[in-house]
Amino acid sequence: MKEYTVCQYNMNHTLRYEPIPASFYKTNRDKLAAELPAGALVIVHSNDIYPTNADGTLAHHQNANLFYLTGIDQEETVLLMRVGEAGEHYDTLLLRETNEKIVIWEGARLTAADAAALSGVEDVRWTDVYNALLAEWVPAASSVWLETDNHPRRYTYVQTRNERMAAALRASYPDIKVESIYAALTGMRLVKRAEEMPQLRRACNITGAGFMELLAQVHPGMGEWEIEAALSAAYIRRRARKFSFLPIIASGADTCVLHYISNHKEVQDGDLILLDIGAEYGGYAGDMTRTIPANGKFTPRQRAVYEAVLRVQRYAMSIMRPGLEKQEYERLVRINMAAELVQLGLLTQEEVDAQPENPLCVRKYYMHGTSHSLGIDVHDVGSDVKCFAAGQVWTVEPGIYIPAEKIGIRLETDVLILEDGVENLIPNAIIEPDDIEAAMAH
Ligand SMILES: [Mn+2]
Repeated sequence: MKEYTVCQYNMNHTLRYEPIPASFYKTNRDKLAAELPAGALVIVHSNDIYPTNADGTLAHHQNANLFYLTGIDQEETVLLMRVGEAGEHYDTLLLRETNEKIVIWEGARLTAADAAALSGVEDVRWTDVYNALLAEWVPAASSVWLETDNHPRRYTYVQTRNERMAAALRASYPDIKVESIYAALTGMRLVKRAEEMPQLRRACNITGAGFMELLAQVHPGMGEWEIEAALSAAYIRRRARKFSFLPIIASGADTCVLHYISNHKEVQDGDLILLDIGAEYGGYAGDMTRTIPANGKFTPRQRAVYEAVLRVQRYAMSIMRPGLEKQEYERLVRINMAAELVQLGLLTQEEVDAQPENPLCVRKYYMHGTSHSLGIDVHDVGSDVKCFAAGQVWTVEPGIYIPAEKIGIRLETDVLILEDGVENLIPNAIIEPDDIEAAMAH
């Protein structure tokens, strides 16, 4: 079957980032196929490009599972996998057609040869054959496996490409079993493989480097937006594509607003600035938070709260290890946090003693969880996993928020879980208050 179009010329497509070798994606497809029954047909789509107004669109954001299985970061891509009797699989990649005319209007797209080199899929065709392939392969399959996103905190009323496909298949083939690869992909993506770590390390390194470059520039009167702009420049100059999430540059009382993103105020002398920021490199996310004094010097009270948060973060990192249950970890961190909040005069010993096993009273000042998994997505798959395991990557981000005092302090780093502890993935971003003050002294 060679009737499909093959691109005739090489447009020398280049990426901003250094890609993971195709063998990584090939292994990911092998592992997925090994978990599926004989005769399974896997279909994974790119995310849609979402419309804005008129002829505008949002930027394309690749489907994380398609990226994990192919390394292809391009719109309108489809991966099809036909699984055989013994876990062997026949993979086909459908790409949006490109040719010399299309390049002039829309810019470079992957050639079939580019896509094959990036993904390790040899059978690359244009998407015009998609319907014909479905008509042939769906009736022949024992079950069809789609990508659905079952993240526990997902909320959307927009039907995704994969969800539309599920509905269409159920309508056209009422007898075919439609399943989801989400659970299998979650298990795989949660434990990072060696090939992914250079991407994650670089995302984390860029995230920290931008912060370090920023420190000497911050001063009272600076706009939160100017801080955002400086970080954006520092990240993109280092080959990040963009922020890995909308950056939180919050000063004064807004340090207590967990998802403040308007970044519209001038920072005031004496205020704290909370920076929750991350760079995206090669499809992987960094995520860190630092809280700094606008004028370069913490007040005694700000420093006391800062040091409490820092001690809780160090404690959390000291207990993280393979086998520790995530919920037990969060409980232990709450106990540690409760003692700090008593020391700061925010909770009474009686309030804490009333809940010695699990002091939920800390939520008045610390209302979010300590850690989420990190990878291709900022809030990556598996944050609700039962136990920590070696190879997982997590954030560690305790905070104390006191709106009445205009003090919100969160400190966040990213760690790789090792056999006997953790490795800090952002060692280049200073965190000791003395170091912060020294770096900000002009
Ligand atoms: Mn985070």
